[in-house]
Amino acid sequence: MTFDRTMLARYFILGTQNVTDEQMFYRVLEEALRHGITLFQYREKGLGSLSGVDKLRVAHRVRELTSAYHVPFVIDDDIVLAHIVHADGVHFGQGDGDIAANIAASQGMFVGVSVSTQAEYERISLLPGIDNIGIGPVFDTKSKADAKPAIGLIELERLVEQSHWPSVAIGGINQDNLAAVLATAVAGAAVISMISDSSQIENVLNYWQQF
Ligand code: 3NM
Repeated sequence: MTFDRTMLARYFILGTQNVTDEQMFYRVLEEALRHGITLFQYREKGLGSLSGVDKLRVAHRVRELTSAYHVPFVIDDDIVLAHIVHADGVHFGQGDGDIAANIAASQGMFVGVSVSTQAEYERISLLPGIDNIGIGPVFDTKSKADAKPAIGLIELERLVEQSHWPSVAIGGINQDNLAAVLATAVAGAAVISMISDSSQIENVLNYWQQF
């Protein structure tokens, strides 16, 4: 699958650690797929996350579900798993090892990289093989224990305008600040809790689709 910036519009991230159990993970994912997310990132990381055969089982099921809904499937920080389950893309944080080596090992998949500061942007700005960047956290987030300090909307705007890649905003995005985030030049927003914590996923996505 070739990367297109429109895939970043409604970018949903989830791991089993973000919900009560594996069945809930599939329910939330399928509801989000049914109601219009444009990309799904499987991010199994942090306290309570799965590994080994359990993570492999979930990734296989995610591949089936995302394929059924024709939604691109990205895996966070696990190139081997991404190749095994034929994911469409991979995503790396700045702490996920040697970025250039990771990109080289991601042949055939599209690549996203997280950026939080000017220095981090400059560190990757000349690397070939990147398709998009995630910029954040824009606001405080409850979903990532080791998140960097929130950068705010002004710094988001500045980094987006400088970026020569399509950029997606991430971190603490909710229905109250979504309009302001999407008023910048971002290609979209990436969220966990705005969807995973909602009892009204259909309503959230209907609102999001108005932008
Ligand atoms: N990465 P929520 S913030 C996975 O800043 C992730 O790179 C971030 O979750 C970064 O939408 C974050 O619930 C968590 O705030 C996003």
